[in-house]
Amino acid sequence: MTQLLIPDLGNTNAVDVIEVLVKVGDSVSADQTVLVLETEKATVEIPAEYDGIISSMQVKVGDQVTSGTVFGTIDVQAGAEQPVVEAAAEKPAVQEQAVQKQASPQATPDISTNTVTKPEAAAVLSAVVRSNDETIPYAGPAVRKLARELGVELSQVRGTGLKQRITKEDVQSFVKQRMQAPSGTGLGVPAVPEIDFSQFGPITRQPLNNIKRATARAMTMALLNVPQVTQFDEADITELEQYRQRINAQNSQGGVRLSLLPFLLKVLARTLKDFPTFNASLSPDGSELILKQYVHLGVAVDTPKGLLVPVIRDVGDKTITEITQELQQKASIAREGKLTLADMQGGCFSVSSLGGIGGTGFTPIVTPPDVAILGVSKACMKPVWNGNEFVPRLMLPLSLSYDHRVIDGAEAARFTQRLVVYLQDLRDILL
Ligand code: CAO
Repeated sequence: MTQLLIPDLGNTNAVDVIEVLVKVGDSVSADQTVLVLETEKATVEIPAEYDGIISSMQVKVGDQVTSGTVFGTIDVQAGAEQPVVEAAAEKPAVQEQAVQKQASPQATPDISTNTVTKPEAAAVLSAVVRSNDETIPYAGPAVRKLARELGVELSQVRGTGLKQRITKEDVQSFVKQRMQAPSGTGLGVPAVPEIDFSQFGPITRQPLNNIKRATARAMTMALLNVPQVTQFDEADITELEQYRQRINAQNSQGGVRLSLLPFLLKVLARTLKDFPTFNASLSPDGSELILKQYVHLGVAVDTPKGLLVPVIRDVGDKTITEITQELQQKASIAREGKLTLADMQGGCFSVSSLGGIGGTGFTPIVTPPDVAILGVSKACMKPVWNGNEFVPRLMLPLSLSYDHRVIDGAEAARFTQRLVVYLQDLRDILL
């Protein structure tokens, strides 16, 4: 059994043991760090010096040691009786390297003096000396090893140990925090700072209902995941509006009253057939497009409790009157808060129409799994140049937001242009 001694630490007073890295029965190699000491200026790792099995440890974290303190015993492996430091002492290049690891002259511990005896050489050659400079993370070898294994940059970890030393728990909770942070960007989303508004004047608090909360989640998810662009266009609906007015006049004695929106839905269904990539979803891994053979359209409905989006199925197969009736029925069920989940599932593409309210344009948000959404603002009379003169035309503002991972700008412009053509002359969708 051989004693394990603290090597000469130079002129240093008693120093703290801050890590004990082995226990009785552990098999160690000569260059393996078994203790970590902390001087005022540096952290010093003490190697075993022999290959063998630890038979006792006589110090614990918090104890103080000085040069020559016996800190344990080792059953030296047969043939390894000579401390390995003897061989190491003959390697001045290594000595230089160890000293270079010190960050500043102030941080240089006395163990690097020129009068290097064998035990001193052990400290210089085998100890990894680190400055206590604030810019260098302050952690023991076990913690550094753990950080390396987990790919953690120690300079980003806040140490909670003695003198801000980074502990294993600090590394683990750093990893836990990162895992819990929102993914996608890899940077996480900075939190909105909490402000006490009452310091500026009186306030009241109004809890958000479930619909508003669900909308908030869906919109945040959409904006964080989808790179979105909005394409604007205008359709001349002068003739369409005249037609609608005529039908409504005919139906005034009890028939179905048509709004503009069902015409738009019908035209949109046809345009989606023409441009199948708009009637699609991106697979979760982003490797393929899932094209839908059906056209089910979601229609955003403004309800007293918030935004709801019932779905009208197989729009292309329905007449304008059927679409009108279904839209009116679903919008009224939505406002009564009686929509079922099935009423809101299966949509391929949504329309958000604010035309009945007002506004000249807006940018609707594409919510995955959809790859586009159409916004409709209020049609208004505008002077339009017909090649000879300005003529008054009823122009409908359209805004198509699309997922730029799936749809290119040129396709989006062609899509809205096709909508414009169909809206200008409904007969084209019969072809
Ligand atoms: N331009 C001009 N007039 C329009 C128009 C437009 N783009 N869209 C509708 N109108 C007209 C209608 O034709 C109707 O006119 P008449 O009274 O002459 O028939 C009138 O405005 C009222 O229409 P409406 O809004 O009641 O009905 P609609 O079929 O157009 O829309 C619905 C139904 C459910 C979509 C609508 O009531 C609604 O809730 N809109 C809000 C949607 C919303 O909140 N979107 C935002 C989502 S993101 O937060």
